[in-house]
Amino acid sequence: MMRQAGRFLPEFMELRGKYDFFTRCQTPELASEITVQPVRRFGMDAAILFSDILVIPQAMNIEVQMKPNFGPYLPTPIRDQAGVDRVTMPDVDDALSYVMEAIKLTKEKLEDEIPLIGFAGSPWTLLCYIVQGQGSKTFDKARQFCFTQPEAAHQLLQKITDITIAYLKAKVAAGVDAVQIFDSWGGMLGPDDYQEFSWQYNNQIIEALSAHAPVIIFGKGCWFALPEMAKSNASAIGVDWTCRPQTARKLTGGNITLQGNLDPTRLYSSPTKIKKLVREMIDAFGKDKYIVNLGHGILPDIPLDNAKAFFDAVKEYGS
Ligand code: 1CP
Repeated sequence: MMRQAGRFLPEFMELRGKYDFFTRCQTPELASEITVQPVRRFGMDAAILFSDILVIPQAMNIEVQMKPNFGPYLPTPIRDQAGVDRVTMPDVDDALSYVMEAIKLTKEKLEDEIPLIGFAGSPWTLLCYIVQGQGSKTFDKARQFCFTQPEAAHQLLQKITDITIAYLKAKVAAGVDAVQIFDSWGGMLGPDDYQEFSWQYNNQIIEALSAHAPVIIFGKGCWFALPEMAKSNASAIGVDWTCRPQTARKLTGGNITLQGNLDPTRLYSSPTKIKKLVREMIDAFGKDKYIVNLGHGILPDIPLDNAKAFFDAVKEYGS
């Protein structure tokens, strides 16, 4: 169910009430427990590690806070060359050892029954937060930075890319079975700018990781990049809900695995309607080379029965 899979679960909310966000990320026992919570309840076919894309900027010496009812907040955003120069390049095994410990513990808890997915934000999506300083509907400051100081922007993107490659390789070495790259704000860029400021860096990560583990690339709002993604060494492509399954198949040549793409707010519909929509979605993608998923992250107030209808519909499909 994409990111924040556990957010709507009462057992998650209990731990959320006791420990702040980064304590949950940095304590392997808590992170692994949150990872397996939705799996225990619903029996999915894969688990995604509880963590966040913003642990990377944090490891690069950029302060990141997670404010309740607000989201990520970075009090000293980077907006010039001097800021880019101040970014440090950490040893991931050292700075992010807590993630590797959480992976090992989660693998033990999963007892090899289902695969574990590790993830990272795309360099562009991380730049969005690092420059804007918080979530945004437009990420105008991030785009302004790229378009007025392209050299500094490219240096920052390359630094994030290099760390992300080391980080994902370390995650694979620690035990994850596949990695997913979240380009959540790819759709903020037009097709040519996407190529320059996002895709070339995503592709470096895919190239570097594909020999080590299957790579899933998810871009939100950038269906125009699907043909490019299909030509890369990625093993699967995540699709958001604004693209018809048939269109996604056409743009990707029909041979690569696709993942997606129910509108997350469709889980507010009745369980009967959700089941119908899921069946239609599987019919449209075709059941081969296909991973059922939402088109973006689940919302925290989705009723449990509605989430359950989503999973049940998948398991009941064709029977
Ligand atoms: O499902 C899971 O729990 C898996 C772990 C996971 C993942 C894969 C979390 C936990 N975050 C993410 C990825 C992530 N984080 C993305 C990429 C995917 C996507 O677009 O959904 C992004 C953009 C973030 C940044 C982030 N972290 C936001 C979004 C803010 C915005 O600009 O819209 C938020 C709200 C967070 C906090 C967060 N991360 C994860 C959880 C469970 C939460 C909720 C807060 C909490 O638990 O206190």
